[in-house]
Amino acid sequence: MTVSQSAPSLSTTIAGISLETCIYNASGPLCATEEELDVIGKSAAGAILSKSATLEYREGNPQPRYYETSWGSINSMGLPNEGFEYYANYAPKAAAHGKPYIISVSGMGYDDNTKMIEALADNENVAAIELNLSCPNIPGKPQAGYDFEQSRTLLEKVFEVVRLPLGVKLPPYFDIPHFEMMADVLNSFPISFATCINSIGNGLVIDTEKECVVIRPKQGFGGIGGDFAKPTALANVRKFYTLLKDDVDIIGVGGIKNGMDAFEHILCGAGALQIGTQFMREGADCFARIANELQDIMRQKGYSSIDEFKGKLKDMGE
Ligand code: OXC
Repeated sequence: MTVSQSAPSLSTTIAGISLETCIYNASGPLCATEEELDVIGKSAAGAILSKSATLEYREGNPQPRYYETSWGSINSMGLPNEGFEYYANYAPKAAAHGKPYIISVSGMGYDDNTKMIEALADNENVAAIELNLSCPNIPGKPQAGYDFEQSRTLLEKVFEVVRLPLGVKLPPYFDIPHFEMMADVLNSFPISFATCINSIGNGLVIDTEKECVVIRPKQGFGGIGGDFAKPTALANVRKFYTLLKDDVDIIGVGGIKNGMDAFEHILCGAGALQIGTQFMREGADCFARIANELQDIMRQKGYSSIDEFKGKLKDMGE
């Protein structure tokens, strides 16, 4: 095995945008306020991604709504956010950090989504839009990504108004025909990227001493992230990498807490990586640490860029 001497490059291109490093935050924890976004901006993250914006400010679900376990997290935040304009107005400040700024959008209906996406059309400080089809935590509102026809209709409307590169944040899928049905929808549109996966919706964590659920909303039901999400995330990254058109980038998220997790996601086909639960746990230092660990692994394996192993997962043959 050859061992390369110079630092392996973690640079990548997503939606035609260059990122100095392929690791950044997931839309979710610690990205809802200017202060939080500035912390990401000053860190080693390769991009700044906002909390999913709704048209208006949202308080979110009642507290407590986030809980950490040894293996990950459960949350039912309910999209607390400052409202779309706040994140659009932050764009020049994001640009000052010298890294791409991506706005996540999660409207409560078709019109909310198209209004927000249309309003971003000429915002030169926004690099791309991540359309969230998969928040599992809004009482009474099903995840759009599990309704293939609704997803198609939404994308038809969105692509009438969008001018920036646009990707989708998908829920986890568990059945092969469902992967294929969603891929068929996505392949009908010029999407730039697919982010796999959102939290695994509606899990339940129990405090056995109190014989009680650990978060208040929805009788304790919430999205599962962290270690337990990784095998499902890897499967979704892999499937969509093989099913989506070649020019669609896959962004891996789910259970990445160290360099080896990052390596596995890239092997499955991820061209960039987002950190959720681990960012919440460790803060913004996680971006540099995971990047260094990934570079160590690449050095040991003789890789000088992520493209050398991206998507190259082998199967075992017949
Ligand atoms: N996924 C989301 O898309 N949003 C948040 N949680 C989650 O797991 C939220 O705000 O509830």
